[in-house]
Amino acid sequence: MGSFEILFFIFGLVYNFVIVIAVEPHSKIKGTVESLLELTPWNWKHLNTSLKVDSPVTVDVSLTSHYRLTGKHLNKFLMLKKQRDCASILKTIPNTKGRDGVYTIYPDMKTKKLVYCDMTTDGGGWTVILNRMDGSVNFYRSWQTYKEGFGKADGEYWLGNEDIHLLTTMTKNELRVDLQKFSGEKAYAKYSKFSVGSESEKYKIVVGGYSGNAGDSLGGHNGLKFSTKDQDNDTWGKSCAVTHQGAWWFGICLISNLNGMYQKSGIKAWNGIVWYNLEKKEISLKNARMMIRSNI
Ligand SMILES: [Ca+2]
Repeated sequence: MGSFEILFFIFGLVYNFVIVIAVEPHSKIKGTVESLLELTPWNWKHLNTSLKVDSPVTVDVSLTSHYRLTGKHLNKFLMLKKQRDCASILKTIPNTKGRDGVYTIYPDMKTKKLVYCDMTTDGGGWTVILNRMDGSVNFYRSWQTYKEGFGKADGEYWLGNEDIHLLTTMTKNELRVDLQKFSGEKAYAKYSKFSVGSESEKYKIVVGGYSGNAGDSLGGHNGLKFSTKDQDNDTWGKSCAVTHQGAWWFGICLISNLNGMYQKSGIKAWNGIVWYNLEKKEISLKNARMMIRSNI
């Protein structure tokens, strides 16, 4: 952009969809502005851009909150490239700290994926790979569906084994599991080491280095392959995935089952959302979230 001074004038929520300027966003910077905004958690609408040689560029964008960016900040923003994960977004755009929400990432640096970023907990930069909160999404799914991922980034979802594999094998990652009981009580488990193998390795889990207050209910699954209702890779005679109605790194069979059936209360059920070592009981949980953070 050279010597252009760039200003964003951003209108508040009340004006969203009210101001419609009959000038098309300028083609030269339209793509840049929109690719920048795609990385943010804001709802936006690009209204108008004017660009003249040797004069300031003005960009009008309608957002759901009032925000002003000056040229000083924009120089950094305009250097934005595709970001692989939430840690990378936080590092590139430090003022995303504390702004949890849906962001766009490119796990393979090509394919776009919407994901929820936790930019607050424990320093932020966490890419959520699993979210359970209300039972609105069916998690009793096939191998192919778990491979690709399902659900919605602003609700319940599984990111997808292929992307989890890509994200955890390119760089070192830590894993954090946040849990909430139906009583409201919260707990977490953190692992300093976490990766998932390729599909030919049946998405084998490598996990270790536990800390936290939820108890370690994943370390015991270290080295196990992923199984779904239609692909039994467990070490039991029958199918753990079918018996416990989940999809997990089952052995014979489990001490955690975070892709299990969503129960309406904290009943004892091995097919529920279980983290056994929380209370040494198979109590079904209200919320469960798994998120990873790359060491970049
Ligand atoms: Ca089996």
